[in-house]
Amino acid sequence: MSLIQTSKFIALILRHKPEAIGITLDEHGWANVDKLIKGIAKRQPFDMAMLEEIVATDEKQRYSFNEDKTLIRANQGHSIPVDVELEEKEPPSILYHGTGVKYKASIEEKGLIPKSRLYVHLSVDEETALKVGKRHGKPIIYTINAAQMHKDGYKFYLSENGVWLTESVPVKYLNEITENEK
Ligand code: HQG
Repeated sequence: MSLIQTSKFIALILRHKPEAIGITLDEHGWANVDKLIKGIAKRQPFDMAMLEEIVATDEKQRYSFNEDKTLIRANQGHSIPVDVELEEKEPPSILYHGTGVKYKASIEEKGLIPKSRLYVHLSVDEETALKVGKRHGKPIIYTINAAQMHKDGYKFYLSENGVWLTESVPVKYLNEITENEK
């Protein structure tokens, strides 16, 4: 397995399925580094140097160690209900969400919901939203009137790796970016 494939496997373990290698996360999403390494090493060659390289080079900075590197967690993206001590913050006035055209009707009826994750994930720029949207087939991008949402009392959080999170986005704060604006 390449480091990127291993990184994806670590994302699965630390966000969704620690039981895949027989480990658990604590209430703040931390896994024991020794146990994580041993669990992965049962399937493929794996050691601390490789883990440190993955954490340091991950393109989205998905993971953090604690100070003495005995614990590791994912910064966002969980489906398991853990509290990663997210920072509540005033959002930029506009945020973006990229998704698949196939979800359009449902989103325009129910707004954005977190589905299997704990939060709806929002981007600061259109380019990132487009990349996320493409993971779901033909993409569409919405702008979110985050300034108004925040004024109306909705909470926003900024993860350690710069992803904006909120619990849901009602339809009235959403605008599809039309082809002309792209
Ligand atoms: C959609 C990646 C129907 C939502 C990315 C999304 C991101 C609805 C999908 C992070 C809906 C859930 C998260 C509704 C929302 N009806 N569909 N009412 N409301 N949806 O994967 O945002 O590479 O859970 O639009 O970069 O695509 O994994 O969320 O399309 O930051 O680190 O339901 O994952 O990061 O899909 O991606 P996901 P996402 P990583």
